[in-house]
Amino acid sequence: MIVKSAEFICSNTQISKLPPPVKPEYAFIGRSNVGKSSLINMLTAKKGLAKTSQTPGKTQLINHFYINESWYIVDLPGYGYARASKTEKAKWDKFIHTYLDKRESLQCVMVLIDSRLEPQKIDLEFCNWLGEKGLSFVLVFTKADKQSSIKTDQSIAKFKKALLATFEEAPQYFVTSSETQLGREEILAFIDTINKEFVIPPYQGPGQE
Ligand SMILES: Nc1nc2c(ncn2[C@@H]2O[C@H](COP(=O)(O)OP(=O)(O)O)[C@@H](O)[C@H]2O)c(=O)[nH]1
Ligand SMILES: [Mg+2]
Repeated sequence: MIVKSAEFICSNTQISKLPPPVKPEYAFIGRSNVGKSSLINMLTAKKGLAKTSQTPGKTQLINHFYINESWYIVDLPGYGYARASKTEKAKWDKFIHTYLDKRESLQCVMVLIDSRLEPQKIDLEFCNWLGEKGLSFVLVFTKADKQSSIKTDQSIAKFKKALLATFEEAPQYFVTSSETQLGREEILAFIDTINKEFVIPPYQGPGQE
């Protein structure tokens, strides 16, 4: 897929104010600092589209970016920010879980994992939650340029193994680098395939939350 246009549409703190669910949508999520904003900029080839390295854990915003006037990238607030209070964490959980669980046009959750780290409990828990809810997701290993491909492969194997404690099958995954554009074509092709199958979800009507 060639990205011809990518524009910022809106930032939301309220689920009720999201754009109508009539276009296929892909949510990008991961721990703070995992490289989510950089990846979105890399995929869209627009440097300043998603803001990189902001102070994490502050505002809980759902950002919609409209690509090729036909599908959305959704930038979700990062999780696992060490300095967030319990109340903030609980608020994050509720907000994000409501969005993920209720968004009719959501096609796939892109779960970003730092390829340099041992499997993190919070990432595994999040994947398990997605699995319990029956939501489609793929793993996107980030920052692969920062180490040898052998190390990256080892991280992936460990993560898969950890997931197989609860999943029958390991999910599909991508290896990426925002520096070298590794994985860009693969992710865009994956999205393109799903977009082609998209049908507008039936109207739920107001008040059906
Ligand atoms: N070398 C390298 N650095 C990266 C990559 N992706 C992100 N970073 C760096 O990691 C830091 C966090 O990235 P950012 O995109 O802001 O993460 P976010 O908090 O998940 O949105 C920044 O300093 C980025 O420059 C990558 O693929 N390779
Ligand atoms: Mg960011």
